[in-house]
Amino acid sequence: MKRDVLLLVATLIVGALVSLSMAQVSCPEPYILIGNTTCLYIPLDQNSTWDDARDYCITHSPPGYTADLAEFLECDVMSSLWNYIAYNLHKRTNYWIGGSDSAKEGTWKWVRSGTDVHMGVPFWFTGQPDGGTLENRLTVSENGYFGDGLETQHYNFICKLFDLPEN
Ligand SMILES: [Ca+2]
Repeated sequence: MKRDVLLLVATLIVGALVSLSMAQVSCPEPYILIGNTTCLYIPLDQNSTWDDARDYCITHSPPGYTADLAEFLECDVMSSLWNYIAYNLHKRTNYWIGGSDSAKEGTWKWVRSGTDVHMGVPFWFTGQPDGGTLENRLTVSENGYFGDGLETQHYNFICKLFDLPEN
């Protein structure tokens, strides 16, 4: 019996340690945790060109953090984001994020990290990008998928924290 109790205690301790090591990232205000790993902020009172949106994210970085327009490398984070937009914000519209093909038409890069934007399904909506040299900035569009946009359009936008250990 005593051995069983010890075993139970040991199991509980291991379980507690495992859940500690899997503790979720915590995001500073006004950022919220999306997809367990990513801190995002969608200032719905702001409606900007792509450049102004980027400036806003950077200049409004919480103290001690680095923010910029959001980048998405994982489709599960994208789907968590879209659930949040559709069911919490109730605002299905176009949101600027931090991708561009302005340096070379058709070659989409994340502007902060310089890495490639994943192309095709499941990130992009069918037929996107379709704006050629006119549309060189990336959106999460009103259907929840990537689309290219005209940078002078005024859209809402999504900021992300870039200096979390998981990013
Ligand atoms: Ca383009």
